This record gives sequence, structure tokens and C-alpha cells, in this order.
Amino acid sequence: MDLKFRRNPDYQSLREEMTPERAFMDRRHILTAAGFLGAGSILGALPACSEPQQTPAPVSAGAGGHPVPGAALKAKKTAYTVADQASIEDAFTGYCNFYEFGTGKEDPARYANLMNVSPWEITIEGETDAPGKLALKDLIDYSKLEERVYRHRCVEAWSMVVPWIGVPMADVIKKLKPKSTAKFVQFETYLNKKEMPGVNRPSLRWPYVEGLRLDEAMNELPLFAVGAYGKALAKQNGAPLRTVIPWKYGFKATKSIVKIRFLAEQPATSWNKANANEYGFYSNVNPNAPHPRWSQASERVIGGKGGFNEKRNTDMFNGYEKQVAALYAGMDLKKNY
Ligand SMILES: Nc1nc2c(c(=O)[nH]1)N[C@H]1C(S)=C(S)[C@@H](COP(=O)(O)O)O[C@H]1N2
Ligand SMILES: [Mo]
Repeated sequence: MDLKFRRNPDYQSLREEMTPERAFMDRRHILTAAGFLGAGSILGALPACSEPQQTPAPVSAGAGGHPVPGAALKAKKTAYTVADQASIEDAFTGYCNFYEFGTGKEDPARYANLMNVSPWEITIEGETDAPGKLALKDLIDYSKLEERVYRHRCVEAWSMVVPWIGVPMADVIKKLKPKSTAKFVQFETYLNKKEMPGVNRPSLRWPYVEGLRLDEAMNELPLFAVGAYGKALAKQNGAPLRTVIPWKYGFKATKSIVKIRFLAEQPATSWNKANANEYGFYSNVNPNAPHPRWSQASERVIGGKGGFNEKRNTDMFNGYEKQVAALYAGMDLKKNY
């Protein structure tokens, strides 16, 4: 069996910062070598997406009337896709950033089951003509779900390819009636000290907040995602509602959203508050703008071919230049990082 896990010296320092990731990859290494994953040795050279899949649970609604994590979702296929095959689902659900559950890559999968996601309400506030609280099922039209396969690029220089299920953010925002004074939108994550062991540590200031310029949010690409891999989102991936903004670093996505706030001024964002020199408001994927501590010119694809990490070059705007470059016309993207 071709074991593709390579120890790439380019990532030496990064790997040292992210020990849990190493544990994850090593575990995959063992599982694959033992034949538990990837079934390729028995069935021939099947792409990872054809690996035996667990039968999804039927569409089942919990309290609040929205599908519970793992429930099967019906979604329309779209032309939004990429040439690369999707990362294996195990990598997506097993290797996560969700600091509310701890800073290790495996902490979210281990602890996010503590989070109660049914029922779920989202508060709409700020510069809007439709302020108030909405049940998730009244914010997201589950009969209009679409699947879009997007590249997902973390600022830590790893990436995945994820078949998201959701609705265009622009459609939802129109329903929320932002006033003409609204120039930005901020998203806020659920916060519960009893259910989220990571928030008792000062890794970030809570709740997690992120934001976009309103014209960025109204672009065709951003999604409010409620699922991935044909199922309602796992808790560790941001159940029951998260944003997906494929041309930006992953931390611009907000998991487990409870608040959408329209603002006249640029909102505060969690990583920018934690370290403004390293994490700007825009955080567009940009191979020419290195992070102060590492290059952004390339990335490791987690859960790619054979389940191991391939290196690939990073594309400007994560490959979405055609759709989004006009948003930044005339801006210095190194200053506006
Ligand atoms: N609330 C919250 N949202 C978050 C994070 C977090 O720690 N807390 N991490 C971000 C980062 S750094 C990334 S890369 C993505 C990871 O999403 P995934 O684990 O589903 O791949 O979520 C983003 N959203
Ligand atoms: Mo990230």
C-alpha cells in the first residue's frame, strides 16, 4: 500500500505547534496500514469518496424541528465544485478547529457531543428592519438546500475539499432586511461554559465573533451551511449552522451561530482581537502574503488521496479569484490582510 504521509521539512515548525494533528495523522497511518480505512487494497483503486459509507440516518428532526446532527439531508447538486476529490469524511469530522472545545485538533470530535443543538434560535439585531429571534428552521429553508464542493484553507497551511450543504448567504441576508446603513455583518458563536470545556481557558476571548463586509457577504459564494457529506453537520463542525467563505482563511467561518448582527462599522473579530499583527479583518487566502511565522505559498491537503497529506500550491483567493477579485479592486491586499 502506498503510504503517502510524508514528513515535509517545510512544515517542521508548524507541526511542532500542532502536536495533536500529528497524533491524528499517526492514527490514520496505523488504521490504513491495518486495512481499516481506504479499502483500496481489497476493492482496487477506488477514489476516497467511494469508500464504504455509513448509512446515513433518516431525516430526523429534534426539538426545534431541524435535522439532528448526522441526519440525512436532501440537497440539489450544483456546478460549484472543484477538480480535486473531496477529503475523506473522517478527516473532516476528526481533524477540527473549534477552540470552545479545546485547542487540539481532536478535541472538538471528543467534546462537542456535550453541546445541545436542539432547539436552536438565532438572534437578528443591529441595522435591520427585521430584528428578533428566529428558530433555525425559519431562518434556513431546508427544502432549498444545495450541495457545493469548496476548497477549505486554514491559515495554518492545511486544507481540505468539502462537499458542503447549505443555502446562499445572500438569500438569507435579503430576508433579514439590512438597513441601507448596514455595511458589515457580524456572526457570533454559541457560548456555554458547561457544554464547552475550552472556554474556561483563555485561548481566545469568548464568544467567538467573525464578520464580513456586507458586499462580501452578498457575493454568490458564501453559504450558511447546515450539512456536509450528505448529512446534517456534526457538532464539531459547527452544528447546526455555520458560515462557509471559501476564498478566506478558515477562521473567518463562524461555527454554531446564534447571532447575526448588522453594523455600520467594521466589527471586532476574534482572531484579530487575539493577535492583530497576524490576523486581519479580511484574511483572504493569499499565497503572496506570508503569515509572520510561516509561508502561505503552499498547503497540505488533509484527507486527500489515500487519506494522507499531499502538498499543493496555494491559489490566490483559494482559487476563487474570478468570483471575488472585484470586491477588492483598488485595495492593497498586503495592507488589508
Ligand atoms: N466558534 C468557532 N468557529 C470557528 C473556529 C473556532 O475555534 N470557534 N475555528 C475556525 C477555524 S481556524 C477553522 S480552520 C474552521 C474549521 O472548520 P472545520 O473544523 O469544520 O474544518 O472553523 C473556524 N470557525
Ligand atoms: Mo483555521
